[in-house]
Amino acid sequence: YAQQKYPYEMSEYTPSSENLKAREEFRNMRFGLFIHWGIYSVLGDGEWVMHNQRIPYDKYKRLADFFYPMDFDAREWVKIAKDAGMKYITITSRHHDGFSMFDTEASDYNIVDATPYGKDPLKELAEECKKEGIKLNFYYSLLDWGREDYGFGKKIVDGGPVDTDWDSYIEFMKTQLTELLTNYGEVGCVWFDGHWERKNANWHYDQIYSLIHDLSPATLIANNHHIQPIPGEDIQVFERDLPGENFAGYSKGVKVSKLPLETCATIGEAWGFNLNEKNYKSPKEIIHLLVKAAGKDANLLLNVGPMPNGKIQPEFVSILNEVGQWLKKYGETIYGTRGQIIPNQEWGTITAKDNTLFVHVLNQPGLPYVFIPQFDKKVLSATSFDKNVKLKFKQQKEGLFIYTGGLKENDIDQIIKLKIK
Ligand code: FHN
Repeated sequence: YAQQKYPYEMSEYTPSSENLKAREEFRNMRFGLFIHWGIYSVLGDGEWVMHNQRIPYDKYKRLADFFYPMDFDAREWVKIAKDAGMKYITITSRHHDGFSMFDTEASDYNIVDATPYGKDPLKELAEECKKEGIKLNFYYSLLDWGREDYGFGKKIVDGGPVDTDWDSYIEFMKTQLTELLTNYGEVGCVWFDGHWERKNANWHYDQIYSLIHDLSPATLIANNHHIQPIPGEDIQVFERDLPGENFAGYSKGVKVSKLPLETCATIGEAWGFNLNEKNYKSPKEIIHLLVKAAGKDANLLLNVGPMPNGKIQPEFVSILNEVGQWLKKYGETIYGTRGQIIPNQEWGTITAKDNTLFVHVLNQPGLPYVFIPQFDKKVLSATSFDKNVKLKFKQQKEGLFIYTGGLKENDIDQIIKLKIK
């Protein structure tokens, strides 16, 4: 953890052995499905619709009356994720609108008590994930636009919002997190979001994080706060950016830590279902993102926003399916690999597993060779992945030249297998 000052006390953190094991398993998985689903989906205008359209909270709450996902089928979702080659699912248990998508005693504003659907979809999802060997993670919003004890919009003084029972809000979160960690079997990760709304508040992370780790030592903690990791966290998240990059503007000055890394991105633009979008990432773009993430030693958490009827948009399903087809053939160059072998290059990147390196040429360099700068590992052989063609190479002080002669065995990623000593 980088040295940084917190507006609150933070205790030391030593991850348990279960936690360290879970971190490696997390790294090995490399690809997960992010799901943003809530009563906002009814309006088909993204998950920030209440805020963006300035809908008064009391009016917005009535969306719960129309939330009846009659076509929701956990089996279908898990199958879509599996077919896409994804190994885990991270779903919004509660987003910034404060609506709980699970059965909770802590508030009536939840899917079981406040919608005509009256069932807990996360329960079904948890059961199905367990059956199918998919890890289930819960997104959990720290920010709440509606609760009085959150006091949205209030000034923060002495670590909490003025004239607000901040302690009650912290207790509320603890109750919900306890429910999420006890009623749904094994939870891979709790993925927090919303910290950035009040950076100078005392979130009592020491209490919240130790509650999670005590209840479930193998559960990892991620927090999409856009700052350096805080003690107690196990995953460092980068939103809409690869680790170390800041095109989206969220990660200014954030350094890449030694924790497991994750990049989250969405197929369209919004995270929640949005009827107005039609520019989706293509399977090729997604594969390139996945490869580049793996090259940086990061997982890709790729989002869909299911429709209010509970279905994932068919166009997303077919995009995901194509990615899955690619992974069926090339999965060994992604799953269980480690990155940070070289900084990502214009032409692509490298992933590694033991003594095998996979050179991913995503963009043809326009030269008869690929140059890997400052490469000091002894290369024994270089072969193309698809057709197993032996390639010539030359190793010198500046780096490694692999003579590919414009190798083009497919339209997505020319992979070269390097055996090293
Ligand atoms: O405001 C949220 C947004 O709705 C979405 O949940 C993303 C996912 O990374 N995170 C927040 C923005 O940082």
